[in-house]
Amino acid sequence: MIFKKTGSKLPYFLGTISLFALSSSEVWASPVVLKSDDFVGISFWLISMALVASTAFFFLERDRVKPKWKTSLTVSGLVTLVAAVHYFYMREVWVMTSSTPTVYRYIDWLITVPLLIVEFYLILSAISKVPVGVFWRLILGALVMLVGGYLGEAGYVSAVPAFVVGMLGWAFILYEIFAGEASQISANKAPESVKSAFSLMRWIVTIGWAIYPVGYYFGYLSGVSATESANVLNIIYNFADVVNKIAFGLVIWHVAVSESEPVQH
Ligand SMILES: *C/C=C(C)/C=C/C=C(C)/C=C/C1=C(C)CCCC1(C)C
Repeated sequence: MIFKKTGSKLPYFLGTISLFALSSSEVWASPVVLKSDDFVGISFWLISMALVASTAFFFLERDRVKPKWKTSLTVSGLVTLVAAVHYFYMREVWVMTSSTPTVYRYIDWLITVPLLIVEFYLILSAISKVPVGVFWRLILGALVMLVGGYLGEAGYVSAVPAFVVGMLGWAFILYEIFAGEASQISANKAPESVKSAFSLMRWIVTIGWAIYPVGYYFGYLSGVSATESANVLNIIYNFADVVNKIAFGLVIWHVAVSESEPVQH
């Protein structure tokens, strides 16, 4: 038995279930064919597949890490799983109608952003005891950010005020991790790898997340033609998801693995 040494089959089970879920009929049913010059559509396809592969990877790799890191890998896998399913739908909308799949995009974010905040909370908790208020303030900031963005993109509120509200939500999150209670958590006592996870978290929320408002700007505020702005918006959002969901998950995975393997002398 190849599984003999691992003890738990759960990761294999989760991996298999997610792959079945992802290859459900909806995925294959579309009669519309991706065109060779539809580069935005191609990016939706590529990222869908990368998200499926990442999901399997994060779930399977749970086996390699110490118990305290397992939840982090589970959460990374859930982020890419939820995003993969939404990418299938977004891809469909884009390939069939060449229009921006705003609703699916925001439903995805509404689930994955709080999951990423859970991930941040887990990183902080690996360093010291973190008051739960930190978690709820980050969630609150994210909600304001996403509701603002959605109202603007879906056309309920004009693009500029909605953008301002979204930016305020994000600014609140940045305040919390750079100057608020979350920033007081000292990384001094933590091992090197956890320290780098802590600073990674700050970089992700500052630089990685900044890619999204840039996409919004080109989509709604820059004044280019409707076709062009839809192309640019979706390319930028798709790229941002690769950075913030897959690459971020891989860095967490790297920290978890190096923290778990016995030190070689
Ligand atoms: C996996 C998805 C993630 C990490 C999505 C993050 C989304 C944002 C950081 C969105 C930010 C926005 C603003 C800061 C201003 C208003 C427009 C938004 C919603 C695009």
